[in-house]
Amino acid sequence: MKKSEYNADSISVLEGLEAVRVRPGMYIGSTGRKGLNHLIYEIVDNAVDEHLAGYCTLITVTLEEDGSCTVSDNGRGIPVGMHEKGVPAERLVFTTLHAGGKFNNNAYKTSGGLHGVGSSVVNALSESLEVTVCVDGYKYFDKYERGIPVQELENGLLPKLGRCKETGTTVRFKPDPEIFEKTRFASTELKSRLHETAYLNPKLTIEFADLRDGRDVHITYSEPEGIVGFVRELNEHKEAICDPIFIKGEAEGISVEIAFQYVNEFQENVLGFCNNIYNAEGGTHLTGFKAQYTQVMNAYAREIGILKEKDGNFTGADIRNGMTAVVSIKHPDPRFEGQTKTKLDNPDASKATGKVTADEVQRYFDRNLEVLKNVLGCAERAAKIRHTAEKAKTNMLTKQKYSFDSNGKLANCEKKDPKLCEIFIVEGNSAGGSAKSARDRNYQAILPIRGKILNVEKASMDKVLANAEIKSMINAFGCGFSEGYGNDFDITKLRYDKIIIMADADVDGAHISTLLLTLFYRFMPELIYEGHVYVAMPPLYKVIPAKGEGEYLYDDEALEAYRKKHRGAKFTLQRYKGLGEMDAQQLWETTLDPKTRKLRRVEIEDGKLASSLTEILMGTDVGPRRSFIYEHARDAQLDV
Ligand code: TTJ
Repeated sequence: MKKSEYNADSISVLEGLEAVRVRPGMYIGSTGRKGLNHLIYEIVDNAVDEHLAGYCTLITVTLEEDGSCTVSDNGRGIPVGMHEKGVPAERLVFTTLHAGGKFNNNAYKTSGGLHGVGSSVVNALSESLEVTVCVDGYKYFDKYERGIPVQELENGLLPKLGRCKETGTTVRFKPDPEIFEKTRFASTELKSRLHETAYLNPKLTIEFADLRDGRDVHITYSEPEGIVGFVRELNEHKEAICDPIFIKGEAEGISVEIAFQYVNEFQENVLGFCNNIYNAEGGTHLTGFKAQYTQVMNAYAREIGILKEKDGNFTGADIRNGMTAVVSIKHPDPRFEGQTKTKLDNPDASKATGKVTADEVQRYFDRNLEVLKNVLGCAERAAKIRHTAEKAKTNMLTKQKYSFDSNGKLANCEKKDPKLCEIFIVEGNSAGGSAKSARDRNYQAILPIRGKILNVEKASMDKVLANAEIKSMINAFGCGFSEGYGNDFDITKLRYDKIIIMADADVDGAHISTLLLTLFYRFMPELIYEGHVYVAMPPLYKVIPAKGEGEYLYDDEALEAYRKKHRGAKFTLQRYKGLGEMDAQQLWETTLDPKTRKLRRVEIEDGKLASSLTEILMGTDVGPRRSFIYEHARDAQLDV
């Protein structure tokens, strides 16, 4: 910035961006993997806004070889003309907190949770950020370092790089390693998110490229079927009972689109979006849809005689059993609440989805009686299973409450205060045995489980409850379980602050972790939402130099780095095949001791991501499974 430009305004601008650098977490949630990817979403959302305004059809996102990310669109271009404050308007976009809205005359703000915090936040947290705008026949250029403009202006305006016919905006930024623990973007999550954006915007094409590490990956996301295609993808590996059903309408000035389909499974998956942003905690749009849908379907069930006079109504969960749905609304002024500010709170959203559901679902089923009968057949089966499960549950809770403690599998800890206690779920009796002798029995409990637990994704409730491993976990945690939305789960009764899955760092270990996570996600989701579930990351290697201390290494990259750093030095390399191979001391140091172990907290921020990851991990194909473990392993944090 030139000296003459140091007026009061620009000083307060710098203070604003400095505040972002001092407390980055407040603006992007965290400085870990999630926060890092958030930078990209923040920039992409600006381009999506331009699409929503009706001016942009193509967005490209490139992970560059040098670790930077380029996002470009073919919209109108950020305005570059002189703003009343004496600088090009583009500079205000990138240096003023919450500037987004001012330059954005869209009807719909993408401000949900952490979204819409503005490109200035990305700028402040980037080592460098370059902007190229094509507008009015010229290509304009600007550049910042850690939020501070470094490009000399020409007569107060941006320099021109040359002429160009088209219009559009390109932003290239490199996250600042002074801010972020790791600066490598997580591509699996990014791709999933871009694909989701394509589904929610059927007229938008998104091109993704990954050029890192000599790669040359190119993927085009274009989903003209919109949320119908989204539902199809969510159900891709499942047995569908009907085609996806699509309804839409408008009420209360809110536009509503809903797509749903039934599959042959005992669970529901209903996702809510407001202004293209996923609402992990749901909210009023979902409650409106669910309540009206239950009403309409119970009325049909009585009308066609599936429910007799003496029968009680189906529950909402009965009627949604096997349902996959995407509810997407556009709201002019969304408000959010909840733990992570991702729960839609506007009462009119519930009215709007309720009204559209009541009108349009009825219109659809009046004309499609065969589909209606199939769908109500699902509800009927669900209700039968519910009745059996209710009996099974009473039996289990009365007869077998203490059976498992008495058969001696759980090695409980001595302390009783849940805040201090942790429980390790360990696969295999031998690893379980070593863990029992290695642990600090004061506050660490060990629960060995045998072999592979049941895959609960496909099993019915009574089968799940009959499984000994699952029963022992439910008993140990102490808070019961929930099925569908009939909720008997009470997180305040949880006996351990941390539930730590301890499995080998190989494909079998990954499979076991996934089965456990699927179990938790389906029957005890709050454990995950409230951050109680962790995966232990045992090391792959120990290096012992001729002189000095030994060191644990967690992946091949770390070994490579170690070799580079200690080029020529002699050292012994121990490779661990599994937890069972470590002695008690090693197990304590690597996996149990909070001072030295590595844990990854399990996060499910996105039901879509969760279910597609489940697909990846459950599939027979080992390739993608490896890459999942790999992506996350490198993001693991030391738990201190
Ligand atoms: C504002 O009103 C006049 C016409 O252009 C509108 C605008 O801001 N368009 C716009 C912004 N298109 N694309 C962007 C944009 C694109 C990226 C990749 C990043 C950012 C921060 C903005």
